[in-house]
Amino acid sequence: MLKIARKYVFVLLSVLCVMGIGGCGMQVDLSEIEDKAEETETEEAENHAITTPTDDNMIVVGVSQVGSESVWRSAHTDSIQNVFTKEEGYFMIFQNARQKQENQIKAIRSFISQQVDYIVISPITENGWDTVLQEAKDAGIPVILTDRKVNVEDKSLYTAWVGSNFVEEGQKAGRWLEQYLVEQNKQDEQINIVVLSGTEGSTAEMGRSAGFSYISQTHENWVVLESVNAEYTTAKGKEEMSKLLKKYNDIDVVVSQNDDMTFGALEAINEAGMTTGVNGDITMISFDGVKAALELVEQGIINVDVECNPQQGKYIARIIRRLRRGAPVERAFYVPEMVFTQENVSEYLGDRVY
Ligand code: GYE
Repeated sequence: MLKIARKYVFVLLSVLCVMGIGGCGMQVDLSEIEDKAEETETEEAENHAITTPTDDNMIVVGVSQVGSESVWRSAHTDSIQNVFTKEEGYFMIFQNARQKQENQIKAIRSFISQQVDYIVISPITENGWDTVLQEAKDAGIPVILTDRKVNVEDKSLYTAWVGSNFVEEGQKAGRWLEQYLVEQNKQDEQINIVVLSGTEGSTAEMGRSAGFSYISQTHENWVVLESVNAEYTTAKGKEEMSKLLKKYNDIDVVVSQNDDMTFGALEAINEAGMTTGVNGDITMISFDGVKAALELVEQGIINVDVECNPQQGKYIARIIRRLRRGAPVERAFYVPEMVFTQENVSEYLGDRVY
């Protein structure tokens, strides 16, 4: 009975949101709720439909996504939306925070007030989550983190995390460069490096930076001229790379912490009359491994792309299934990832869907 009442309140809130009365629809993507509302309207049985056993059994998941800053991000969103479908018994409320933590906090509060069953969040940066996650815990709603992590004192504020080993990704980039310089017989030359880093304070940025530094520090001849924040976007990647090219005329290596920034950096480098890649002036190291970038690896324009696997939806759904039957879940689950160069990329390119 309580469960039915709970769902009733939830759907009522959703309808209010759609009508713009609930005060919860300002910055958010409520398309799922709109679909739901349209369906019930056509059936002309709005409130009856919500209390049928089928609807009552639906698992309600509130998802707060960082934004849509990159191709990787869109693939991550698709992967989540593909698993939380009505056919699979889910009712998903998806909110795009458009790169603002305050929007994510608002989203979590709206999920709590709608009494969702689970909250899934990819937190933009690591700090500042203690209060709102405590509110979710007090409401008895398990929180599953995906992609990036949170830095909270009380680790019980979230149930599980699914994502990439970002430190390992940074180290993979460093180890690839080590080996490449030996192959080029440049291991004793001074190597000037610039880093285009992603959103400051995000797990991906911190991990990749730390992992790469871990290797670069062991080579006295590697000189990191500068590391600049280009926010994971193509536009910023281009802008920051242009500035770096004006400032330094001897850049040997660009470490770009995602493919979108790489696309922008490549434009800037080409406009400055230089070439990149296997036979080029500048060695390009990228992260993510989206299809458009892997094509450039195949063409020898990007030297190496360290994969970051966005297909995390199925692992999140697995956690929810286990929680529902009371089975233990792993606190941290690392998704499988690899490294692409011109030697191996063609083999994988055909299967790339994003
Ligand atoms: O590399 C970038 C995205 O957190 C792993 O965020 C993610 C990063 C990814 O915008 O493209």
